[in-house]
Amino acid sequence: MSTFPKGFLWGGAVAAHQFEGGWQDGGKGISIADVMTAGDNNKPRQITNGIKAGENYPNHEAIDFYHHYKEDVKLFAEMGLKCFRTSIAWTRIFPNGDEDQPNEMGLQFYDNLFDELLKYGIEPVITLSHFEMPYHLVTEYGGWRNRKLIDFFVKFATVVFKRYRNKVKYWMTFNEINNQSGMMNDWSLFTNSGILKQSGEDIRRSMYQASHYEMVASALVVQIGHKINPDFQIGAMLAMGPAYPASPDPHDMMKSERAMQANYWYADVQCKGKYPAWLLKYFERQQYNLDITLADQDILRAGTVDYIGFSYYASHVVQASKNETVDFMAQDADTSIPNPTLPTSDWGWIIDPIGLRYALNWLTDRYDLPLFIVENGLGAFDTVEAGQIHDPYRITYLRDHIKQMALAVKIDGVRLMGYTPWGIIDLVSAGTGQMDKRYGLIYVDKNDAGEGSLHRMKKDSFKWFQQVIASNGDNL
Ligand code: BGP
Repeated sequence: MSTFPKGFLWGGAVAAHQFEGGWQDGGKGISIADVMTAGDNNKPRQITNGIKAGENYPNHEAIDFYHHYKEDVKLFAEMGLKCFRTSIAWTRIFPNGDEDQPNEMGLQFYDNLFDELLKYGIEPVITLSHFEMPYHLVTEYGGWRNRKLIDFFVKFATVVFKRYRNKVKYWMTFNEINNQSGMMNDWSLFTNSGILKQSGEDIRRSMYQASHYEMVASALVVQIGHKINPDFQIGAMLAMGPAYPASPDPHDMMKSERAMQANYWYADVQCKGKYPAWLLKYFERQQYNLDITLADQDILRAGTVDYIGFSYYASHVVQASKNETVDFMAQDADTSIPNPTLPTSDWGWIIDPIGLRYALNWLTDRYDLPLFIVENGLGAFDTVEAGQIHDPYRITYLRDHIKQMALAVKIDGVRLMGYTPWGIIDLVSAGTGQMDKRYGLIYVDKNDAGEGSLHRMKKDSFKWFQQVIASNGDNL
């Protein structure tokens, strides 16, 4: 008998802005992803103030799924996918974010896509917000700093819930909502880029305020979604990267505990409906006086999620700095150190399959909810040789992670809903904007310079995953 339950959701994951292209088609507005240039390993992506002539914006065309969706969905069906995780580009539905009426052409695009998936028996799994709010909401309202964003988001979610109530059952609210806690990117506050530079702003405070508004919005749409269709399964979506202590020194142990708390308090709020005590104390010590009302707290309590979706790529090792003895809140980025016991990817990400089993156990112990691995995979350079792409490294990575998943289900009793490897088809990297950081099991002929025919080709990993799915995970 197979380890994985019948109906296990084997699939693939992508995000609208990283693969759709068609950035101005069908009445779409400009999203924050559309103003981000390409970077590389050494140079972070730049966020420009509006669209600047002469800049390279890799998300504008991406892999042009917008015009290739039938061909691509056919390939997904051939691979045997049971589900397909993507996001709805907010700017296709509300181009500026604050209109009264939605854009019918945008709604129609997702109708067509979901119909195409359902035709092959592929279940859509939909993220409402995957790193791409309308740019207008940033320039006009300051992005998620502003409580008004809750209303705009709720409106967007309500429109798509109603429209797709009979086509989509699995939803997630905000992709990797906890990603902002490390203050590593500028995608929700737009401060480092200078676009929203406000003198004297405490960015960390703003991050907590923005996070709070997002969680209120998330809890509201969970409640609204369940009213629209009681069968909806609406999940949180976390970036899961366990923090290991650098040594048995209790300082390091406390540091890793706090790093976990600091990254996963979002799940406390979304799964348990309330803020953890340590964080409320921290807000008090910092004298943040955040706008968290009693009504908000009721909303959070009433809008807990049905399951936890999460991405897993790597674990991290953290070390307490010498004098750190009180709150252990110094930023992770300052304290993450290499793990000499494990290999890394070409982009320096630690490869740790057992960390996935650890994550599954940790989340189960803490939240006791069904789990869904909605991203996992290896970003690597691929080469095309005589029309073939041999990617044994990717197969090894995925196989090793699936083995740990199987142990978590079989030995540890974790309730696992499904597994959707990231970038099932090559797409634009979120972090670097590169095309050549490839995750796909389907190759797309396009390089970092934006050149290529966009022709799709099956990699060796395509055939391998096909038989994994056909055997419900027995044949690895
Ligand atoms: C996650 C994001 C994805 C994705 C992935 C890989 O953080 O949810 O959007 O891109 O990471 O990261 P990258 O593209 O930077 O390699």
